[in-house]
Amino acid sequence: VQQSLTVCVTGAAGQIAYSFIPLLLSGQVFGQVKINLRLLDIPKMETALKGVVMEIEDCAYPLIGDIQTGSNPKELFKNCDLIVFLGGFPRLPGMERKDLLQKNANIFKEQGEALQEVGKDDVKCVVVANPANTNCLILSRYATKIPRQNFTCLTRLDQNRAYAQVALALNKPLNSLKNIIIWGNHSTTQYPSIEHATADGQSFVLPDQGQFIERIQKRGAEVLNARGNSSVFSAANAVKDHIKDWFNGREDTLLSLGVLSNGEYGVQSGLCFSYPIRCLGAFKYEIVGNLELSDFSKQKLKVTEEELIQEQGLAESI
Ligand code: NAX
Repeated sequence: VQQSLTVCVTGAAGQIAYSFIPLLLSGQVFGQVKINLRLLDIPKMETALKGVVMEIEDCAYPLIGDIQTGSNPKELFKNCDLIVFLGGFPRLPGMERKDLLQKNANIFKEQGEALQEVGKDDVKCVVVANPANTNCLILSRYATKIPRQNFTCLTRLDQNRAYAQVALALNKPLNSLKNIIIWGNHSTTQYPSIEHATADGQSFVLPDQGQFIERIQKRGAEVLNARGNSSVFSAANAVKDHIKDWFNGREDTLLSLGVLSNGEYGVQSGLCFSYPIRCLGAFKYEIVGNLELSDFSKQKLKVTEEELIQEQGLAESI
C-alpha cells in the first residue's frame, strides 16, 4: 500500500489544474494516499500560483503533504512519481497550426531534458496539453532513461464523451456499456469506435454512426462555442479517470490512453497513438493488439495515423 506520492502539475495556474487539484487532494484519484504537490507554471503566473496555494491551504485537506511551486522543471520534477502536463502554449488568433506545434514542441523538449536530468527512473507521465499526442512523443524522445510505457497522453475525455453519447442514443445506463474505443490522435481525426463495444453484453449499432463519430471528433469545439471557453471540469474529470484506472487497474472494460506505439495494428512505431488498453494495476498495462478490424476501421486508423506522422514531422523541424 502506497503511503505517499509526489505529484507535479504543470500549467498549475491554468483552468484545468484549478479543477483537477481538488480531485487529487480530496482522494478521488489515489484514495487515502498523502500527496506531496509540485506546482509548475511560467514566471508570469507566480502570483496566481500563490493564490492557488492559499486556496489549497484553506481547504485543509487531510491528505496534503508538502507543496512547492516554481517555474523551473529541473527543480520541480525531482522525486516525482507522477507528472501531469497541463501547461502549454495556447493557440492565439492568427497562429498557424505549425507554429503552435513548434512552440509546444520546444516546451516539451525542455521538460523532457529536465526529466532526463533529474527525474525518477520510474516516473509516470500524463500529457494533456495540446497537441497532446505529439507533445507526449517529444517528451519521451528527450527522456530516454524512462521506460517508454510510462508516457501516456489523455484521450479519456474523448472516451467519456463517446460513452455518454452512446448511452443517450441507445437510452441505456452508462454502466451497461463496455469497450468503446478511441483510436489515434486527440483531434478531429480521432476514431471513436463501437466495433468492439457491447451494451448489456451484446454488440449494437447506432441509429447514425457517421453522426456519432463526427460529434465526438468535434465535441471540444461544440463546448467551446457554447461556453465561449474550452472544456475544463470534464477535462479534469477525465485526467482523474485516466490516472485512477491506470494506477488501480480495470478488469471490466478496455480503456483508451495515448501510448507509444510498438507498431500494433500497423501504426508507425514510436507515434503516440490512442489504443485499446487493458489496465492491470500498479501502473501496469498492455496494449490489446489482436482485435479484428473492419475495412472501415482500418481506413479510419490510417487517416489519424497520417495526421500524427505529419505532426511529428512539424514538431521535429524545431
Ligand atoms: P490554460 O491556458 O488555462 O492553462 C495553461 C497553463 O499553462 C497556463 O497557466 C500557462 O501559464 C501554463 N504554461 C504555459 N507554458 C508553460 C510552461 N512552459 N511550463 C509550465 N506551464 C506553462 O489551459 P487549460 O484550459 O488549463 O488547458 C490546458 C491544456 O489542456 C491546453 O493545452 C488544452 O489545449 C489542453 N486540453 C487537452 C484536452 C485533452 O483531452 N487532451 C482536453 C482539454 C484541453 O483542451
